[in-house]
Amino acid sequence: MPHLDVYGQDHSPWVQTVLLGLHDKGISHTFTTVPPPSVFKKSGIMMPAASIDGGPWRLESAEILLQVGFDPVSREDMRAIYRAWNGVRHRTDHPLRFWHGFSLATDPHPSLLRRLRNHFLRSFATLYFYLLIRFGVIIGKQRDPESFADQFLFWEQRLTESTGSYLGGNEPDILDMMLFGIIQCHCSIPVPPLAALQEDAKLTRVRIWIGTMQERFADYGHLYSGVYFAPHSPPPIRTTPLEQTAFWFGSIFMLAVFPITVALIVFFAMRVARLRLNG
Ligand SMILES: N[C@@H](CCC(=O)N[C@@H](CS)C(=O)NCC(=O)O)C(=O)O
Repeated sequence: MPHLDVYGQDHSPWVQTVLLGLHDKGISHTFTTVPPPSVFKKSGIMMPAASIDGGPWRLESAEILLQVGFDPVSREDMRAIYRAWNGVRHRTDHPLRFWHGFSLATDPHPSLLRRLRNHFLRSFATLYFYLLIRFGVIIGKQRDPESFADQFLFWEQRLTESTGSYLGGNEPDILDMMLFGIIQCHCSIPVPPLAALQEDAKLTRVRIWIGTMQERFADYGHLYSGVYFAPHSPPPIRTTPLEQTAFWFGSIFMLAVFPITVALIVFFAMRVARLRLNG
């Protein structure tokens, strides 16, 4: 069995995809919320990134899971996964709620000093994502649909046609990980698609599937949806007040040196855009 080092933050659906896949297959991994210097230099705070058995760091959740035995995803399915992410721009509707949500996300480093350093530094990513979402860089200038339920109908249909409880049949596959990752993102800072998922009469099968996934991932440390869907479970463990203080100090620092942080953000956002263009 391989061992993976994973970098990311668990509000990201793509980081969730990787963590869910590794958890489900019982693959040993470490997790850090701050990119190693070589990753930062190459792709800024783009997440997830993973190194398998100490090898080169790779981007792309589907690519990472492919390396540990998951099947590839078709273009059509990938497009439907991205459609399900619509509404994510509402994460930044309330800036304080956005920062607060990020302040609660833990970093598992065993050393307290390293954790405090990581919380201080990862506040850079919070500002980065806030600005990129706010200005439509990451997800484009999405318009709200008439009903957020519509973006899940493709998956409702696929679940109805499935021969088992999962999109993958009797066992979950990469699509289960990706769609569940999107749902964890929608729940990590609640956005309007969440209400559609909870209430819309057209999404019965999706809700049953969320419950099934939650049962399967009951001991997974990044489960945000349990607060909103049955069977209910508490939110993931939160940062301690000391860790939150380190994060808020970091946030104030990043704002205090705004011209520098913005220059860095623009630099790395352009670098990531180029990486995306070059495939
Ligand atoms: N297709 C990529 C998407 C990764 C992605 O978009 N990650 C976001 C966080 S949710 C990111 O780091 N974006 C940085 C940027 O666009 O500059 C994957 O599946 O890994």
